[in-house]
Amino acid sequence: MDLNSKIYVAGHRGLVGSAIVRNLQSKGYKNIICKTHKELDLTNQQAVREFFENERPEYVFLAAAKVGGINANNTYPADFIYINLMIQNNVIKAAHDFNVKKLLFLGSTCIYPKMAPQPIKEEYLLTGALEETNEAYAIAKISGLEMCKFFKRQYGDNFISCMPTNLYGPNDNFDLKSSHVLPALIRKFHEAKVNKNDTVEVWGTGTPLREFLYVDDMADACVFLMENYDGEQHVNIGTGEEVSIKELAETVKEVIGFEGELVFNTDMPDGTPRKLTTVEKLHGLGWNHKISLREGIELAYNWFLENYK
Ligand code: GFB
Repeated sequence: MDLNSKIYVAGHRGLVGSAIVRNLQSKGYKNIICKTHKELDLTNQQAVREFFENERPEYVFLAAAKVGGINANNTYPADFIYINLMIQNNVIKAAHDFNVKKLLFLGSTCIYPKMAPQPIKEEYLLTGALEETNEAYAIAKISGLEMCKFFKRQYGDNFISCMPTNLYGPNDNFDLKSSHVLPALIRKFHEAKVNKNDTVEVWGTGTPLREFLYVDDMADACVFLMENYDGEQHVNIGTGEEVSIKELAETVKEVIGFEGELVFNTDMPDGTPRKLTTVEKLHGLGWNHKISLREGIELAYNWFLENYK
């Protein structure tokens, strides 16, 4: 990519898409195209083809997706598989038909088998059964990753994929039913503190282990891969460090200054017990994350205080 390359960021208002736009702008890229969901419905093949035909983007970050936490995935599997397959198929095929120079597809580390050996290497993909709570989303994301691989293999398209771990930061979803754990805990602890409640409810047993990457680090890794990686295999993006949900909740509690107790609601699912990724491949390419979990939670809470209505 050069600074005047025409770059399309699909999903520019979301957690990852907005961070990618910030990162590109900070690096001096000037020609970034974005379309809101209302301006361009990515599940509509004809609309996507017309957009690519008219705009002719040279580089595409495919960060648009239907995403959500464990409860959303568990409740709406048909929506997660249908909408994500439609978005991916339309954008990847149009990128091929209209000669996009390079496309980066964003997946998630939930694509790996529930009981994959930890930490999870890229080659463990499709070696075992998936986690039930997010199987629909995982199958959609695996399909997108494989489609990029096969378009590269059959047509020589430079379509690459990355599999990020759990992400958080500015423009996150703070809705308590559909969000991921970290934004949910930030909102729960904040509201409990303001309302002087005695307890905060944490879903599950608190024992699952998760890895968290601040979204501005994620965006930097995406731009790094677009600039430096052309391989067929997908690349894990993470920190290589994990915490238990209980430890995470205690850290958020401390950052926000809530004085009450945690209550664990075991009627809610734990999901996969662990999904720690190896990031050796990414480190080997020359990229490392910068923002620690504690610092990231402080940054995310500050954003929440300034922006969440
Ligand atoms: O972040 P989360 O919703 O998704 O849940 P996953 C992580 C863990 O946090 C689970 C627990 O064990 C939850 O039970 N948890 C505790 C909570 N309190 C809460 C809460 O208030 N809200 C939420 N949401 N969780 C997702 C996949 O799995 O990871 C997606 O479903 C995607 O497809 C995403 O891959 C990155 O980490 O379990």
